[in-house]
Amino acid sequence: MTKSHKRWRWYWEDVVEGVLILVALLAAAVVLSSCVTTRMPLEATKPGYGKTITVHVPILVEDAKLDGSLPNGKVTRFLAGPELGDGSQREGQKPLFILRGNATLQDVRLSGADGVHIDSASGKKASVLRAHWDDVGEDAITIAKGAGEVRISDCSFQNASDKVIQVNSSAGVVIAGCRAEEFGTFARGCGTCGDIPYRITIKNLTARHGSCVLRLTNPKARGWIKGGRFTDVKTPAVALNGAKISQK
Ligand code: ADA
Ligand code: CA
Ligand code: CA
Repeated sequence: MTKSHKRWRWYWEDVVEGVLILVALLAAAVVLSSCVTTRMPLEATKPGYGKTITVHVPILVEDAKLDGSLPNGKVTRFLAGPELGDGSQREGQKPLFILRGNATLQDVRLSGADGVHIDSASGKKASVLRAHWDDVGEDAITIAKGAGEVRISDCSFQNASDKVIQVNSSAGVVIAGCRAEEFGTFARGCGTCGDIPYRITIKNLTARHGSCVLRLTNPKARGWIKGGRFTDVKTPAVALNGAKISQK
């Protein structure tokens, strides 16, 4: 082999080696990202808690922000005291938090009773961000009043015997990037509140072991399910009585 042939062979060996390293790196990235987004158990994706507060009377957050962040990436955990309810399927239990107007609840863990109630108002926006339910009570989030906007992002919900998000008013609700494990119905409109025109959008939900993702039962109700990963979910969308759900 001439000197110049040898140089070419080294050149090609280097190129092949480079391509192989690139392919290996890409494969590792794909495996890692799939672990983070789909395979990692929900429990492992939640922030740890550094402090626990038992709530005996609902906490009102009105035109304000309640941020449960603590140092070192930890958050505050809120547990329902017995005065709020026992977290069973009995109706009429009290919430741990009431969000009213332009209110935000963020970076918390919580459990029990009737979760979070939102009194929305036209022209205002309530947000629930990075809130993690260890054990959902009667339900987790209720849009109780008003025709405002509600954003529920990057939250997680475990162990709901029935509903997770309940919409009882004519609000526009966007639920994005959330995770749910063990539930009956993830989000539903009120079945006893008349023909109210609410809108529910569910984007990129990761759901495991549930019966239904979105259930709408009145002719003015509209829903959208965009993206998401559902494992062992019996019927993702149920639209009754002229309600419309679009799925992409
Ligand atoms: C049930 C009940 C509604 C409402 C809802 C809730 O769906 O029929 O009227 O109370 O629960 O907000 O928990
Ligand atoms: Ca209920
Ligand atoms: Ca409830």
